[in-house]
Amino acid sequence: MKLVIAVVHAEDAGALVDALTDKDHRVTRLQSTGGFLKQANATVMVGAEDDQVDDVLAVIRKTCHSRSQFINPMPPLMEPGEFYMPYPVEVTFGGATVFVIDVARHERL
Ligand code: 2BA
Repeated sequence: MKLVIAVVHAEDAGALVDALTDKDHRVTRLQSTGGFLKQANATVMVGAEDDQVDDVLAVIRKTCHSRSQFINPMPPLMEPGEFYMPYPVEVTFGGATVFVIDVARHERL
């Protein structure tokens, strides 16, 4: 068995959970926050048999889309009289960041 952990854009999470449950995958959605953008995203966990992992990845690939957004970088420390003009930086998020982990043991008690 594998645990698929996918960090996805918050706007894609609902559709992803629906698409996975429609195909009888068991899913847990967690609210999470990206370390770089400091914005809400979603972490979706799917416990799946080995032969189901490719299907889970296919659903993620179909449902989660990459997005570009502009962020304003933190200004540097300034000396008095210095001037800093902030330029927005383009950052691309996802479609999804996916980890597939071996599960040593799984029980439903
Ligand atoms: P964030 O950390 O908020 O990162 C959002 C996007 O910012 C990233 O998209 C990437 O394009 C950019 N980015 C992140 N760190 C950067 C850096 N040090 N320098 C320049 N650009 C940077 P994704 O790579 O698609 O990642 C989307 C979200 O997936 C991340 O949100 C984070 O929550 C998660 N993630 C990505 N890689 C991860 C990893 N190795 N471990 C744990 N979580 C990860």
